[in-house]
Amino acid sequence: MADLEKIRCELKKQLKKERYIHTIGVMYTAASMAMRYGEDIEKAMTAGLLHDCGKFAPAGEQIRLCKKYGLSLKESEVEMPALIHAKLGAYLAKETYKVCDGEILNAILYHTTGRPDMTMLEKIVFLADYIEPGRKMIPGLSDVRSLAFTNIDRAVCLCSKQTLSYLEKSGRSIDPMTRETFLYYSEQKK
Ligand code: DGI
Ligand code: FE
Ligand code: FE
Repeated sequence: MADLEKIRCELKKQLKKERYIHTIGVMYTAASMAMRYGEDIEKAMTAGLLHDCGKFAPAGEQIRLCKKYGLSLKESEVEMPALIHAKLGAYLAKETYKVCDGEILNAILYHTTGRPDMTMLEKIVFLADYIEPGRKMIPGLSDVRSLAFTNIDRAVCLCSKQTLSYLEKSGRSIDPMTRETFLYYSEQKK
C-alpha cells in the first residue's frame, strides 16, 4: 500500500462515515499547515489520513488487538481507552498500510497526548486533528485555528491547555504525557 489513494480507499471501508470525513479533514488541514511551514506535504497527508486508523474497532477490540500484536499498554492507557487508538494506529500504519517512515509513525503515535519537543510533523498532526473544518465549534477553537498558521508552538500550548481543562472538568484521568505537553509548550516563549 503506502500510496495515498490506496490508503484512502481502504480507510473508507474500515471507518465509520463520520470518522472517515474527519480523517479527510485532518489530511487536508495537515497539507495546508505543511505548506505554511515548509514540511513535506505528502508525509503530512499520509499521517493525517492514517492518524485515527486505530479507531476502526471499538475500545475493547482495540485492547484485544494490542495484546495480540504484543503492544504493551501502560496502566493509564487501559484506564483511558481514548488513548489506545494512537498506539494501535501507529502499529497498523506500519504493518497493514506499509508506512515505513518513522516520522509519520511517531506523528500518529503522539497525535492524542502530544509530547514535549515535538517535530514539526508531530505538531502539524496534533493540531490538524483539533482544528480540521468538521470539528464541532467550541470556545477557543478559532484562536487555535488562527495560531496554528501564525505561531505553531503557541497553538500547541493553547490546544493542550484546552484539552486539559476539558478533561479536568469532565473528571477523566489524565495521562502524564498530556500534562507534560502543556507544561513544555507553556514555557516555549517566542
Ligand atoms: O481521535 P479523535 O477523537 O479525533 O481525537 P484525539 O485522538 O485527539 O482524542 C481522543 C480523545 O482523547 C479526546 O476526547 C481527548 C482525549 N484525551 C487526550 N488526552 C487525554 C485524553 N483522555 C484522557 N482520559 N486522558 C488524557 O490524557
Ligand atoms: Fe485520534
Ligand atoms: Fe482524529
